[in-house]
Amino acid sequence: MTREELLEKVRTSRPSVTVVGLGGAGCNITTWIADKKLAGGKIIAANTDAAHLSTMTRADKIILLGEKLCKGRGCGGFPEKGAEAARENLAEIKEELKGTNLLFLVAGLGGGSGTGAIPVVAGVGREVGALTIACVTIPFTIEMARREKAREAISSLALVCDSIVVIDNSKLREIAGNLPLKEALSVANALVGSFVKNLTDTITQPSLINLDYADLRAIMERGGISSIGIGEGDGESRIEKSVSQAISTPLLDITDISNAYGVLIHIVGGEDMTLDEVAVAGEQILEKIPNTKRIIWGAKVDPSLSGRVRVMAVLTGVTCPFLSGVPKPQPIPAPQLPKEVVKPLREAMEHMARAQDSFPRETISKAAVFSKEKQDVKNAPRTSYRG
Ligand SMILES: Nc1nc2c(ncn2[C@@H]2O[C@H](COP(=O)(O)OP(=O)(O)OP(=O)(O)O)[C@@H](O)[C@H]2O)c(=O)[nH]1
Ligand SMILES: [Mg+2]
Repeated sequence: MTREELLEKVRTSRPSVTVVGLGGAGCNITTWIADKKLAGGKIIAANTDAAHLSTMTRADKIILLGEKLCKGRGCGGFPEKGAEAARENLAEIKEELKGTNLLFLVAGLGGGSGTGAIPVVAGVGREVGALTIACVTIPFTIEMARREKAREAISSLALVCDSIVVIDNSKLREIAGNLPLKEALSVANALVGSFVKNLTDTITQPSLINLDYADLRAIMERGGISSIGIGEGDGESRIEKSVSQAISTPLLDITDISNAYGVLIHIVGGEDMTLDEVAVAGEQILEKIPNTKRIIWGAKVDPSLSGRVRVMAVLTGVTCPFLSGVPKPQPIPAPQLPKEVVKPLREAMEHMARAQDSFPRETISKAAVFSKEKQDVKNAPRTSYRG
């Protein structure tokens, strides 16, 4: 294959990413993402409120939802109306999402437009075969009625999304300090926005450690409720400190961190960040979340971050007291490996199993265990998992 052919292959094999912001908060988050320049993804802002939508000058496409039903005036906090409005634009939404491999849906739950529309658009994502990830915030504890609406929306989302990344605004306030409301909402915009941007960048751009679409699919597909934590640090053991902070301060109250189904770690550091430092972070996660089935990580250099590192940890398949009634996605069947790799891999696994029997667990290279898992996941056929 010539270099030109290879470059063409890279270009055409790149996954197609679409980010859809729904309702006021969702659209504001897409503006944050567009300001930071999303590499290789399309941004759509959709709302029932024409005045708010007219300020979305950075989106690639705007969709006024439910023009007949809402007449461009919003839906006054009624999610049923938001859902009906989205159904009015179903054909247009389907057309826009055609060919999308990775779909991020962002919304602040608790109002009418975003809360009602997000499960409808997620259903379209599933229909077109995209890995569908919802990233939502739930309202502050004082907004009791709004929180209840958010819980119902998450229950509906669980039936049609692969993963639902949930940020609890109340938890955010606890961690970020008692910020004035407007600032707290900006922090939430930045958090959801950087989650979407970091993941999109690592799979569409060359990074220090690349995450590819198959990696992401392996961890987020049927991942269920997921939480995010962030950490930042400098000086000695900066990655260890930041990973520890990111894992121990999730932005959603979760029951038992050690039982998370999967973990995705994304690290951004200055040009002085080394691969060794990143590898240590992997070992540390295995210690903290011993029951996890899948761990993946990506790392990117950002020259403006000299001396510092920023870590984002996404824990998938977590349980959360507030969302206890939300249905779980179906478990993923064990990966089937292609015939040609089955034998050598099975031998390696048997060898590892023997080693585990005869040595204390601590002496086994954790990196080896991790690579095996990652290999299993990477080789698994993906299409059969979708329902
Ligand atoms: N992150 C973030 N959250 C917001 C913002 N504005 C509001 N919220 C939160 O999101 C929830 C829903 O608000 P909106 O997005 O304005 O509601 P909507 O979806 O437009 O619904 P309607 O206006 O009722 O049609 C609120 O209860 C707040 O908790 C914002 O700019 N950023
Ligand atoms: Mg609104």
